[in-house]
Amino acid sequence: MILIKLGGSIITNKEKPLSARRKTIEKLAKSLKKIDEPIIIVHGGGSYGHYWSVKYDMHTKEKKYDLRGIAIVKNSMIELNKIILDLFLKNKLSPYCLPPTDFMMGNKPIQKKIKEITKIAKSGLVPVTYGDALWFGQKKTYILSGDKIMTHLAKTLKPRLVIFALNEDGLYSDLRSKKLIYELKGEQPSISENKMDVTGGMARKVEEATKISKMGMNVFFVNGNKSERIVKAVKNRKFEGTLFRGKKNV
Ligand code: IP8
Repeated sequence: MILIKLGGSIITNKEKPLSARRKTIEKLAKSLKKIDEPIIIVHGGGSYGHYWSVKYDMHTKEKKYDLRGIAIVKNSMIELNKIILDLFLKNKLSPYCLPPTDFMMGNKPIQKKIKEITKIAKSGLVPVTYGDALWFGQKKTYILSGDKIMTHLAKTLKPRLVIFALNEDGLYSDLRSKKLIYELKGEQPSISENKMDVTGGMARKVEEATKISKMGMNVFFVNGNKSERIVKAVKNRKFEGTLFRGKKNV
């Protein structure tokens, strides 16, 4: 089984509020169709969820946020999710919509529900979930990042491979020259923060990828604009991107 995160900056135009990159999503769908293993998809919020979370000052910390904000963030994520589901369907994938409320209770994953996701994926359906605004309890809510969902799913489902599709070639050791880091073996590189991203952008991805690789799984960062690279990574062909090598393989 392969666990794949489609980052918000690849599926939406982050410069323009509420704009999905439909052509890119279609190309991604066509590539995903070529994978002949069960897959699970998680997607980010991009210029949908993050746009509204910033406007309503909502973050990953559990707090009593504005009720309108919660409703609007959730609604925008449904809208983006629907675009992805429609384009997956159009490209012959059979997505199975799985809002995170389906397998989260407060900030804890419901293990029984998570385990069931494997069975759904093995049936040939493609479970699709996403980062969202979630109820925590006692009138508090929080933003659950899709990156965090990746760690929850990886921990229980132990996929063969974990992939983060980004709007970059991978992780750079130097931002100016865009010198790519090919492989990391357990060490966590430091990344500067992105203020436009309430869940922490690249820094969060690196943190979760490092955690997952320490659980023993290989994690790849690949450029989602070149979606054939996802297929190559899965089929063990020449890989282009950054590999966080699973601890057990080091
Ligand atoms: O883009 C957060 O998901 P992410 C989604 O994976 C929202 O961090 C609602 C901002």
